[in-house]
Amino acid sequence: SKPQDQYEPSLTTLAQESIPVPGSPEGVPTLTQAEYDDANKIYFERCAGCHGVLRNGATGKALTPDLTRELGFDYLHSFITYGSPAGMPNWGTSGDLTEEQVTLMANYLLLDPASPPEWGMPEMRNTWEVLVPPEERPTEKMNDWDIENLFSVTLRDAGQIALIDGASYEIKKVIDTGYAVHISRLSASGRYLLVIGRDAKVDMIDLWMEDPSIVATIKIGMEARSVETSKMEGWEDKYAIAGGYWPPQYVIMDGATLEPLKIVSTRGNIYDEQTYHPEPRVAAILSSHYRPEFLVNIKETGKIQLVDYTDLKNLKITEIEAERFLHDGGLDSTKRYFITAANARGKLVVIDTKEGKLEAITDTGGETPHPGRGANFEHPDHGPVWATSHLGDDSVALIGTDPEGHPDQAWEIVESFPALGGGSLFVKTFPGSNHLYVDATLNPEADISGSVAVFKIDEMKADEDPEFITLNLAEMAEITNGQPRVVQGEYNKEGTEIWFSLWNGKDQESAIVVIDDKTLDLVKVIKDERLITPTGKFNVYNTQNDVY
Ligand code: DHE
Repeated sequence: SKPQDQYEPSLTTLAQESIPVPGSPEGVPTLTQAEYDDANKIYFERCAGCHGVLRNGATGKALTPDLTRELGFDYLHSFITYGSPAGMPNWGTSGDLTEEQVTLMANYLLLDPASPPEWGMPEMRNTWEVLVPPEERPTEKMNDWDIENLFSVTLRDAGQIALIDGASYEIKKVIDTGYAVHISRLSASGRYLLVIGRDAKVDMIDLWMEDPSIVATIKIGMEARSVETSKMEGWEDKYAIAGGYWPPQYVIMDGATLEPLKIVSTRGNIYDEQTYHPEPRVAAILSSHYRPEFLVNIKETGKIQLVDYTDLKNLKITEIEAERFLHDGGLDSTKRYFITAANARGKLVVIDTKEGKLEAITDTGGETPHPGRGANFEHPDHGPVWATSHLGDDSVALIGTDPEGHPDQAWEIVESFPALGGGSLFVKTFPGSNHLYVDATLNPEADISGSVAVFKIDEMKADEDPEFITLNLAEMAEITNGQPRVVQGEYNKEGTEIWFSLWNGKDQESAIVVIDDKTLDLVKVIKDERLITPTGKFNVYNTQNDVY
């Protein structure tokens, strides 16, 4: 069932204080309202980031009552006390929870999940911390790092990022961040690196410090995926924004301190049915280069908000009817158009960020488009195009992005051709490169998920499926255990090398494989015991300048 189906009974139950705690079936110990409230607080602060706000599981196991009652109180109690090698912290033996609290939580998990609490300004301010105030930060870069060619690498299950030098492949530093950290983005100046975890913790790292470190931190909710900064000329580094999955809202923050300034709820009506949705999650957020605006994808209601940040007190929001479910996307090569996937409907939505309006909605012809930020290149016959691959099938779709030079093909799917297989998450190329790379991360076949397809752009022809070369990166990296999955290519600053993660299990060997973009030769396999579950990689210069 959909999460929203489950909210309604618990929301109404919780509203009536006189009735028993929700979901106490026979044989399950009841809790007093005070105990229940304590447990709720602990759950949402400590557990929800991993096990999900509705206990449906995410990084951690599902903890719905059908499962927990099967496991029983004793099992839960010892699991919470001692943890597990698979990543469950040892809350009891570490002293983070008292014996009474462990008992309380084991009982709590036998009950039906509660509706998750709200997270407003008081909660944000409580978790907001400026570790190094702006006036104590350096006024120029104090280290000898080549920060423009630095990669911020997500170490997913470790809740860390690794900062890796793009030329020497040396791991300069590993920094603890939010739980199951998701993406990194850069401030317009390239100085501040912002990282967001699934637990909605945002960390801001100052790359100018002698020893780049977190200078500000805040938790903007219980679950989140996206963070971005203001990039319009005159507004560089002024604001940051983060979007929540729970609560469904986004928050605009001060760009130097992460002080929360303005919270906007995304609850509202689905664009076409005009029926209320209690939980429209915030997916991708991009920054316009043409207007002082953030583009905010609101997943379930199928709306894109253009949020004008020039006057937070008199906030102007343009709300565009788009499609469902909005997920990820990126800019075209001119940075004027935002192209984003409405994955449930197999569509791409195009926004003109200069005019601030919907430009087109186009069917990709494939199932569940998942472009990441997409890939821009010049097709020999069709001119400028932007590519997406698909999660649900093996197809790559190219959409024409040149309304001036190729008006008859603008925002049309000009080509669709097969790559390695279904389960693709990301496509990548670089301005001037002759290669388009397509992964198949979630494909069940190890040979496929461990490989990447490489297309030669100059050999592409209209109405002809291009051939591709298969690079088996898992073999190149000589990883012998698990099923290392190739995920998300990312170029170095010069665009001469492309890095891929080989994402393996938490206790298995992972790696980053670096390929020469011209020759497709293996340049380097980065292996290190600290590289636990590497996934996303964000080159500072390319991320700062939206080069893809
Ligand atoms: Fe992501 C981007 C949501 C699972 C790696 N992911 C995004 C964005 C969203 C999102 C909304 C766009 C952010 C932006 O641009 O502002 N991701 C989700 C999910 O809801 C989902 C499907 C399930 C979940 O429980 O989180 C999910 N994502 C994953 C993974 O399992 C991946 C492969 C590995 C990981 O690290 O968790 C993963 N997501 C990424 C990466 C990006 C991303 C690497 C950024 C791509 C880029 O090039 O910008």
